[in-house]
Amino acid sequence: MSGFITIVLILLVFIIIYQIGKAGEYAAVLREEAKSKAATNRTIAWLLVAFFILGMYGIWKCNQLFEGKMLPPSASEQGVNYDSMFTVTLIVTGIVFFATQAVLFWFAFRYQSTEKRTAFYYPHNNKLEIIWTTVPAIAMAALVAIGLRNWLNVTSDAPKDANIVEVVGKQFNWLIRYPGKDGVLGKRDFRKINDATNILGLDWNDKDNMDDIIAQNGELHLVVNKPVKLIIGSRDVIHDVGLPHFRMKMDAVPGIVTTMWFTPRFTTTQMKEMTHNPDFVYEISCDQMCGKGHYSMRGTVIVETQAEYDAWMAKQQSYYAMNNAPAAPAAGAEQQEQKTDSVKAVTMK
Ligand SMILES: [Cu+2]
Repeated sequence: MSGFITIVLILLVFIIIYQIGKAGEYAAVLREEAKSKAATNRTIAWLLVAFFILGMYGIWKCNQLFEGKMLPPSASEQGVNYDSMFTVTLIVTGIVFFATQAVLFWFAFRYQSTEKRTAFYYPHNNKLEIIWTTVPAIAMAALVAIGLRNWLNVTSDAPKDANIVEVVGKQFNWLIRYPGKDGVLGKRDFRKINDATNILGLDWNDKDNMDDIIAQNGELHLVVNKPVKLIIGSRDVIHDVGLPHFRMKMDAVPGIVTTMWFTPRFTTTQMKEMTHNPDFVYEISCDQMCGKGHYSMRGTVIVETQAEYDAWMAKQQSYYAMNNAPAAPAAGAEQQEQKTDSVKAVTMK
């Protein structure tokens, strides 16, 4: 019996020695793994630093590439405030962006996982929470306040001497109506819309409509240094009056009248000189995806002196006269017909 126990004991000792040896082997493997893990961590940490530097270089490079290729200076007085708001927002968010990114990447590098350090569980700090909630909240409130001031500026009542122009979107062009000599736009009724003779549905029972002018080629004529109020609408779907050079933009919503006013600062001629581009044209675009022809919904804005504007206006015929005056002189009648045709062409685009 004692012999059997001795053999078992010897066997057990062998098994223990074998197991200790095996454990030692495992430990060695683990040590290697820890080593390779530490090496990987170091590589990742350096890659993060490289990513940060490359990212910042990319931002600087993009900025350089677009230098001077952005829009020319704001063509409206109100747009100047908009641009300064944009600059302030960019500076504030830029500083925050740079600081937070630098700290983020620095921490990832500086406090990478090593054998010597264990993670410290740090779930909450009231003071920090309060600081990083209130500081951004105050900064955002200040930025929103500047934005609201600019927004209320262009959507508030226009100065009394402002020109009034109606801009109506339809698939796929802009219809521009001027109030004529009386300075009042007559009533419109969508049920009276007729693509051939009444593209805006002007109500002929309203005398204010008699002298209203609908620009033949959809040109929006504005007078330099004179406020203009746009009365904006839509005949079909939601469009958006986009005037990038003036930093202006407003939705054109069917059934709702939206407005905005601004004061052009430079005539088209001045802008041609300023941009050193003889082909420069102000454009009115549609900034709201409105159908398959959306891309082509583009018109021209002409900013001119009061004298040029008056001369152009004197050549215009009222929309009523063009479509409802059979007793016009023969020579004039032919001209009218041509004009009506070009309006049709605009309508059918
Ligand atoms: Cu549109």
